[in-house]
Order: sequence, then structure tokens, then C-alpha cells
Amino acid sequence: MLMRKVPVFVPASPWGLRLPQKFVFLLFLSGLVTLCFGALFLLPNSSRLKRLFLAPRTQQPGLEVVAEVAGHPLAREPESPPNPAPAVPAPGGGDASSQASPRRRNAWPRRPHPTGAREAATAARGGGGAALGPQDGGVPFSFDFSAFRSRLRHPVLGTRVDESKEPQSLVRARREKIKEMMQFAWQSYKLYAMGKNELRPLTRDGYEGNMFGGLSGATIIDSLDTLYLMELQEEFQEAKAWVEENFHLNVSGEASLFEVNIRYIGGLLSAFYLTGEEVFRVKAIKLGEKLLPAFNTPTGIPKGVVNFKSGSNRSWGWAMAGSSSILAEFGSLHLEFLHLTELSGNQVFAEKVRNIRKVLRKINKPFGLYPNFLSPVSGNWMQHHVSVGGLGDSFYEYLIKSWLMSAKTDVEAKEMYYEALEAIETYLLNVSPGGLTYIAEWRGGILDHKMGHLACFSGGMIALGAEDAKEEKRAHYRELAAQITKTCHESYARSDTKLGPEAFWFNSGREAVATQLSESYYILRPEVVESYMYLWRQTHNPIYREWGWEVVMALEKYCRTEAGFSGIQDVYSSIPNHDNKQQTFFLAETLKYLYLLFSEDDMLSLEDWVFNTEAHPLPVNHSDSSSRAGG
Ligand code: DMJ
Repeated sequence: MLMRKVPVFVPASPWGLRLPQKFVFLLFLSGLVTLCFGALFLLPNSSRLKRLFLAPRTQQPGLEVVAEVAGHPLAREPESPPNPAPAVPAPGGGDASSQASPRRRNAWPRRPHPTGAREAATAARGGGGAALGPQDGGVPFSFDFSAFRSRLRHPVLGTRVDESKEPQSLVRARREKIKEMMQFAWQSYKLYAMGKNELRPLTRDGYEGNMFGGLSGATIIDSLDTLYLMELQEEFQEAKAWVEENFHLNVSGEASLFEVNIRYIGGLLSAFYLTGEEVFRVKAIKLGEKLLPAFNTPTGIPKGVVNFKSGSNRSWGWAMAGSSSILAEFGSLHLEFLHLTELSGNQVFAEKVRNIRKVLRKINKPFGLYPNFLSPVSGNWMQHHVSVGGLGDSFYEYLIKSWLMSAKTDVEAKEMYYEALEAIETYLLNVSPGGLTYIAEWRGGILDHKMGHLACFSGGMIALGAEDAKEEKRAHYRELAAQITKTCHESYARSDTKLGPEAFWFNSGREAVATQLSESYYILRPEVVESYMYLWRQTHNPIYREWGWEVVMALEKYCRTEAGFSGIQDVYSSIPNHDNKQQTFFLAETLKYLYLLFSEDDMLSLEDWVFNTEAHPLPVNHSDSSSRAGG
């Protein structure tokens, strides 16, 4: 048998290939591999392959940046799904991304992007509102900021007068004084409580409270627009830097839907509309998404408390044994939620508040009145307590402001407002023997002849709404607004400190005074000066500036401490007993309204802006382009 001798140095391959054959085979293989990698990296639409092959860290750049911007560590919380194409086209419609097809928008194209909020903000400024893509902030929608600004009728801060020629030097000096108070309130907060929700000026520390679900910096976010308005630039930059670097949304506590909405969402929205800084828009939207589980109820009427961790919700224990939602709470979301939709392109926010409107429109109203407690399960009123003060107040305010913010197109809101006001006039309005007009509280037909400090916003609201009432009612509403505001001033004037109590009564010969110590406190609330501001703008009657100045003097005398402003426990005692709290709304509202009272009418003109119930300005939705000033 012939045995073929195989050279030892050329072993036979297991496949029986000889050297030249192997060489050719290897050549073919390497060609194939090159072709595959070429296809993987060079051909378009290869993202699916890339996801399969690339390391997990680089799989989802969009998500990564969301985490950075919103302060989330990576992949801790499921992010909400990206928004589809906006139903409402971006104003102006001129920028490239707003013209992109929905398919392209959803594709989240991957290209180099800024990696943090600072860069995001710079990008927005540089581009006059150029869109940040989803990969930049997790909010896949563009908003044309310059187009928005060009539609304003007045410059945001008003027409600047040459200060040296301003004849009213007294007015200017008073405005400067209020600015100094803001600066002092801010510096004190910064020194002792930076990053906490509130300053405690006596103990010189910070306080977190339990309304915000673990969110911090309520004073900062509530202050942003006031600092901007007063041109406290350094302080505004400090506040903005804190939001960029330290405002984290990955919190897990229980929050008040209402308080987070009016203070945080309202503050962020205003800061965005005033500055165009993307960080505020992105954080407002991400925070808005965290509030949505509150609406998971059979009627869609949200419950008052939302758990940021579990996404569960509940009603306040004190609200009819945990069975009710509160009118002022679920009725004061409309303005902010419409703007969340405007800025995100996500219809979910608008749908939530439209549904609330629908429920309220349908339900039977006793004598045309809206009681304060409603079951989010059955959609029925749970008690017949009606009030324009606490529990009811800002619901009425948001009706008339929805009409105004819609550039007078939301006719339903207008009708609901005037119908409600008529019922209030018929059943709750009274004049005291001493001639003071007041709005009482109604308990199933029986009146409590008292007015809360909170109800004193109604003078301003009625003044604001007077102009769009039926011709024959306008003068009447103007007069009513003036009378209510005068009564609220009386509640201040009749105290030793010239500050007003939490509630005041009209019975047993007493008028506009508190009847017990537990109602005699003043916690730096804004409602009375808020009405002075609206009445001043409507009438230019100097009395409102005089009354406003009385408040400034009283705040300085009784509420200013060495380390910030504090509420007092008894307005009838000239020896102040401080409550050790500088409320966030003192910076957001009280000082802002006072400052506006001593400013020109076109500073945050009421033609262009409505104030939310925490005094955060939100723009009127001018849809035309007949602007007179771009701000
Ligand atoms: C603010 O937080 C808001 O104005 C709210 O509507 C009720 N009142 C406080 C200030 O008093």
C-alpha cells in the first residue's frame, strides 16, 4: 500500500486544506469582516446594530443627558416616553427642528450635543431660542423663544425711563427701598439656608417642610422672577446656578400637587419665559410629569397629594376624612398646565385640566355656587362650604385668568367666572353696619360673617375682570373691587402694627378685626398688596400707593429681623412675637407686587402677562404677530 509521505512542517488542516488554499480562505474571511464593520459604522440607519454591539453606557445618550439635566443618576427611574410630534406647531414655525417630520423627531438622531444644563442654556441663548433636541434634555420639542418674544406688546421690563429725568423721585426711592428688602431677604436666605425650602431667621437655619415631596430650594425657585424683575443680576445668577447644579428631581416623598405646581412649576415657567434659558423649561416639564399620577382617579379630578416614589396618590386626611379634593387646589392648575403643553408639545397636561373643566361644567352647582370639597371618586360635592378665601380662592382667580391668558378666546372660562361671581354677590356679599363691603363664607345657606386674609386677593381679581364684563356691569365691578380692597385695608389699619390678621369678622359690633389670638397672626402674606397693585393699575388713585407704603413701613418695623423677615403672631401687639419663618411667597409675591405698585404699568404689562396665584408671570397667548415691542 502506497503511503504518501506528508512533510512534518505542513500539517494537514482538519478541513484538509493546503497552505495556498488556507491563504485564499483567510483573505476571503478578512474581506467579509471588513465589509460587515463598514456596514455597521458607515451605512445610515445602523443604530439598531450599534445598540447590539456597542457598550451599554453609550446606548442611550438621550437618557443619559436627561439624567444629568434633571439631576437623576443614570437609569434609576423609568423616564416617560418621548413626546410625539407636537399637535400645536411651534410658534413662528421657522426653525429646522420644528419643521422636521414626526418620524425624524421620534428617531432622536444622534449627533454631538451639549452635555449639561449650562451648555443647554447657552445653546438656547445663542440660537435665539434654537431648539434643544431630545438628546439634550429629554424633552423632545422645540420652542421658538424669539418668535414668542416678538409677539409681546411691551418690553418685559417696561419702557425704561431715563432715571435722572424721572420727576417722581419719591416713587423711585420707594421702589428702591422695596428692592433693598428683596436683596436683604435673599442674602439672609443665602447666608443661612441656601438650598433649603425656607429660611428661619431667628434660629438662622433652613427648613424643608413637608409639602414638596423632598424637593428643595422653594425659596430660590419662587424668587427667580422677582430677582430678574428687580434687576438683581448677581442674585439671579446665583439662583440660576443653584437650579442648574443642585435642583434634583429624583426625590421620593409625598408632595402637594397644588403647592409644587404654583411655586415650582410656576416659578420655573416664568423664569423660562423671562430669560429663554432652557434649563428652566426642561425642569418645569420633567417636574410636571412627576405630578401626573395625582390624576389617576375615576373622574380625573386629581387628589391633593402625590407620592413621587410610588406614583400613588391620596387626598388630604383633613379633607372630609380623606375623601375629598379641594376646589382651590384642583382648580388652580389650568394656567401652568397649558404652558407645560405649550413648552413640551405634550398634550397630556392640557388634557388633564380640560377634563377638570368638563367635570365642573357638568356638575350641579347649589345656587350657582362651587363648594370647596369634591369627591375625586364619585365626582359629587362632599360638603356645602363655599369660600372666596382659603380652599376656594384661586379657583375663581384661574377662571378669569384663563380667559385673559387665552387672549380672550376661552369663552367657557369667562362665562364660568361671571356666573360664579354673580352667585357670590347674591349669596355671600354683605355690607357691615359701618359700611364695609365684605365677602362672607357660606355653609349650606348659613353665613360666617368673616373674611380671611386670603380672600383679600378678590379685590384685585374683580378689578381685573371688570373690563370684560357686560357693559352695564363694568362700573359696578370696578366699584365692588375698590370697596373690598378698602375693607381689607381697614383690617390692616385697625391693628396696632398696621398689618392685617389672618381672619377678621363682622359681628357683635366688631368690624374688620380678628376675634381671637389664633386668627391674629400675619405670615407675610401678599393678598392685600396684590389688590393694591391691580387697583393702582386700573385707577391710578394715589391712595393705593399710600396704602402700599404703609405696609412697607410696617414690614420694616415689625417683621424685619437681623437675619431676614419673619411673620408675627399677633398684629394687635406692637411688641412683635416672630414666628421664625420667611415664607417663600414673601419673595415671590409680597415684594413683587409692592415693587410693581411703584413701577410703570408696562413693566410686566397686563396686556402681555397674567400672574399665577404665586405671582409668577405667564404670557398671554398672542397668536398674531402685531407686536409693538419685542422686549
Ligand atoms: C400663596 O402661596 C398663594 O397665593 C396661594 O394661592 C394661597 N396663598 C399663598 C400666600 O398667602
